[in-house]
This record gives sequence, C-alpha cells and structure tokens, in this order.
Amino acid sequence: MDLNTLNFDFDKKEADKALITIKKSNLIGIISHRHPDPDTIGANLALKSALKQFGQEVDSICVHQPPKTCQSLIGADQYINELDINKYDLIISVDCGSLSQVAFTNITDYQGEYINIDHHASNNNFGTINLVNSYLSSTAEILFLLLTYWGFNITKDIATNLLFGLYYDTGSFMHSNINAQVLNIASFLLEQGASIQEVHQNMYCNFNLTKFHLWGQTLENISVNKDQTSIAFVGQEDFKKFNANQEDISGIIDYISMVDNSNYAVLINQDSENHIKGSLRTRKDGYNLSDLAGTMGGGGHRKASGFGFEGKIEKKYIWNIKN
Ligand SMILES: [Mn+2]
Repeated sequence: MDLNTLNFDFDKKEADKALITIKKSNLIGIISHRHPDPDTIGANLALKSALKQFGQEVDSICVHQPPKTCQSLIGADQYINELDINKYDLIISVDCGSLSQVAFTNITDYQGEYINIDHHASNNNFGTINLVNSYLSSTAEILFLLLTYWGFNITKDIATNLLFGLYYDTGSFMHSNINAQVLNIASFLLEQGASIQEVHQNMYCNFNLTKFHLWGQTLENISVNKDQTSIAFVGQEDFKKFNANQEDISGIIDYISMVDNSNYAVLINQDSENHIKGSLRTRKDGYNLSDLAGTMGGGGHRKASGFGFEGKIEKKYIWNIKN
C-alpha cells in the first residue's frame, strides 16, 4: 500500500503539536468513552501500544470495563476504572464525542494538556489539542492516519486493535461510511497480521441465548409510525425477565433500521430504574440524527446518534373501535 496516497484529512499543525506534547509527557492517560465499544477500545489500545515504542508510560482508562467482544485484545484486561487527574501530565480521549462521554465528573477540574481524538459530528473541540474529523469512518481510521503520519510502525497488535474499531464502526464494512480508503487501510492492516476472522468471531459469533431471547422480544414489538420511523422499546422488566444486561441489547438498533422504507430507527431503552437511553440510526442520506439527538441533549454522527435523560417509560394502550 502506498501510504502517500492516503487522504490525511486533518490539521497537520495540530497533529504536529500533538506529537510534541506526547513526546514531552511523563505519564499519559488515554480515556475510552462510557459503555465502551470496539472503536474506542481498539483506538485506545492501538495508541497505547504505539506510545510504548517511545518508551512512554501509558494507562488505559474508562468508567466501565471493555465489552466481551474486546476481551481478546492485548491490554483490554489492564483498564483502570477511575481517573486521578493529578497523576497525568497529558490526557488523550479517543472516540469521545463530549466530556459527558468521558464520564469522569472530575475531568472538568483537569488543567493539563488534553488531546481530543474523535470522529463524532457533535464534538465541540473540548481538548487543548483537537484531532477531530467527522467525515472519517471511525476513530480507528483517524488513529491509523495519525500513527502513519507520526511515523510509527504498525505492528500486528496495533493492526488488530485498529481493525476491531474499523470493522465495528462500519457495521462489518456495510455502512455508508465505507470508501476506498477504509478498505485500503483494512487491507493494509491484514497485511500487518490482523485477522478478520478473529475480529468477526469476537464481534458476531458470541451471542448467548439471553441476547437472542431479549432481541426476539424487542424485535417482535417494532412498530412504524406515520412518519416512517421504526420504533422499539426495551424496559427494565425485559432485562429482568431474561436476566440480561445493557451489553446484551447493544447492536439491535442496526436491525430496527432495516425495516423496509424506514426513514430512521429509534430504540428507547430504560437502561436503569430512572434513566432512559435513546439510540437513533438511519440508512438514508439527508437525515442529520446528530442534530436530532442534540434537541434532546445528545449527539453523535449524522447516521447514528443517541441521547439520554432521567425518566421512566410507561406503556400506553390505544384501542380503536371499528364499526
Ligand atoms: Mn467511533
């Protein structure tokens, strides 16, 4: 692969500044977003592995543990679940669209250098250095471009981590964020020793029966409203019924958005006793679901976004009497 043909679609001055800041730091904390997915974990561990080539001390940090899908990645078992802001002279967040996604409440007290690496459309450049491009498929793609630009060697470990992110955020190379560059990068990662079978196996061939049963019931109740929005609900009673957790419902929104002629899909998820999480997806161009989620205090990408607020879902029945 000719790396010179890559489209380095970010501010090179900002990227140069980031590398200088990284090199002079003593202890770096890399943060993955809350309820982490393979993009935020893959990008985090790829960067950690690369910075070790410099002999840099790095911690991977997240409020939650990496999902089961990422457990085979080297370093996934070494995540720290709390943030000591006095410990680090540099914090980097990967794939975090906002500070609320970083989810450590003490992050606002942190005064040091902060590199924000992300691809969410709603990202408001909250770092002191921002490497944000919402037109790239994944944070893994941004990381690949940055590591290549910075001159790091893409080892087998780094390639595997990045392929996890690329594969997940493109919906196994099926979403519209796929283009020639993404496939070229994926092909290069395979050449470096990453295994697509390993990624696929970890991500899609590990459904337990709990997940099937929870999905079955949730999919059974999909409805389509007059605006051609496909909607599904999942409540605390459903999670209790199947002894399922939040990780078990992850990914179902892609199926809700497969309804024929659906403009966009909504999943309303009672993710704890008094909190509701909404997920939005579309397969059509011309919708900006990041803006739509923004009207409810959330954000994300144009075609995939989410929001959350305090509250409870109540079932409401409408009976029509026909003569
Ligand atoms: Mn991502």
